[in-house]
Amino acid sequence: MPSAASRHWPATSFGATGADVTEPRGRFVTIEGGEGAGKTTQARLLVSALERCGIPVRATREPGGSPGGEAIRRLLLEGEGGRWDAVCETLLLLAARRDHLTRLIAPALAQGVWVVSDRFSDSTLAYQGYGRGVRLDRLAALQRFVVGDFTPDLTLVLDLPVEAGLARAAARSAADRFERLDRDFHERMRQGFRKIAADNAGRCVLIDACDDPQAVHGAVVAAIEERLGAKLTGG
Ligand code: T5A
Repeated sequence: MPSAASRHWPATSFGATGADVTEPRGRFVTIEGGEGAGKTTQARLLVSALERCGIPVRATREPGGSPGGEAIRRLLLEGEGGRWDAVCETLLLLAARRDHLTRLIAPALAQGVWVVSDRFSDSTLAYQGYGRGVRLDRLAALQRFVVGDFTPDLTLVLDLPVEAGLARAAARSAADRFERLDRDFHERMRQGFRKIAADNAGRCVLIDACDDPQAVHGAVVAAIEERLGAKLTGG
């Protein structure tokens, strides 16, 4: 029976990169949710809180994170909504994830560094699966090929109504290729995230993201303390 810490790690997946890890000491936290849910804002607040407590931490994002991942990110986010079909999009995302995982996430965790990622695998399930209709069993098989049984230690799913999220995103910058997809897509995707959180209750915490940023941060801190045993409040 593998220990709680090692059960997320496939035995062989990362050997070729020199990043093979059997006893991870860092923790991998992912922040998920729809457009404008406040993931970037919450990732920043969480990283600051961890740093204040002396916990070594690396902030990252998907698609992106590593140089190769960032190059693929540009292919994904720029251009017309129909530039890629759903399968091409999925394969690009998974190539970016593999690069991100082997070159940045796994080495950092192996050195005892926490990693906080703005999006990870659940975004593929929600956007390409529930949103764009790629079959969930095929997505699961592809994800397994790319990341083995590696999963985050904790996933914070930020939830708010589609209109509110798109309004926040629009107020911040011009719409990217995903934000231009229709409202029904965003609603399917939101319901997908809610189902992922319910189906993976041991790993995920669903957080109401409608409140102001500090209130949402309070819920994030509570989840980190309760699920990962880190003490971020109370001196
Ligand atoms: N994608 C990604 C897939 O389709 N499949 C995948 O597998 C992966 C990994 C990434 C795109 O790629 C897609 C999903 C995305 O469409 P991105 O630029 O990283 O693109 O976009 P998002 O991840 O959606 O990030 P956004 O920047 O749009 O939204 P965030 O990060 O959720 O929100 P944030 O923090 O930037 O906040 C947005 C605005 O709202 C304000 C902020 O100040 C900011 O102006 N805000 C709040 N306002 C009020 N109350 C709060 N609580 C607020 N929190 C933030």
